[in-house]
Amino acid sequence: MSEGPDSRIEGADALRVTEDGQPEHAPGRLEIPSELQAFVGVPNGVRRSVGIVVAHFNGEITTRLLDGAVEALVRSGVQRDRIEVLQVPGAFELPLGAVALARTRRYQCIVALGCVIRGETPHFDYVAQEAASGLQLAALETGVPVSFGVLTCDTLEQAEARSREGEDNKGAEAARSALEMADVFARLRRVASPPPAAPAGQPGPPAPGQA
Ligand code: INI
Repeated sequence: MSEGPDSRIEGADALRVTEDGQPEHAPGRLEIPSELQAFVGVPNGVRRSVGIVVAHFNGEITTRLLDGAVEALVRSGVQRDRIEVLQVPGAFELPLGAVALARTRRYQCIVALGCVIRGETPHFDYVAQEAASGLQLAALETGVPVSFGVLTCDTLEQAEARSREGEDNKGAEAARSALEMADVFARLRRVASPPPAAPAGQPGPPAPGQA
């Protein structure tokens, strides 16, 4: 359910600008009419376990994405010993790695990290396309949120700009999105499967948030 100021999504709404100073995305926040029941997640990592699948192709860039993701997870409350990493060769293998992680049922969400840089052949398109649709399929088939932290760039410079330390790091962004999905699913589950009612005459279990 929406929870006032706590439902603000840090970082996700930051207005980015292109090199010539134009806004890259539409400004402003999503407004959900207050009379509607809304499920709104926040990137809260407390008591959550996260699986990361990361490609070693373009390893210097994917290392930076991994650093950004881990830092964002820890800052959001995930304990380091609840972050586990599966390395795969390239972005093409990310979907299979994500499915393998999801099927363990050890994680509330999965972050997929890779970097595809356009070359002279159509190889880029195949690898990038398969990574994107495969990761979506991994999430749809397992029900575990899988975020897309895969750079698809024309140049190495673009990849460097999107993997540098700070708010623009796409690994960090993917980590926050994965946690937000884990959180919104948890909120939905709490309403969809409330704890069983107590037998007549006995006090029920404490409501969420009560001691
Ligand atoms: N894998 C990447 O992660 N990024 C690339 O840019 C890339 N290019 O350009 O070839 C790449 N190729 C490898 C691919 O992901 C598979 O590992 C390989 O085809 C074996 O299945």
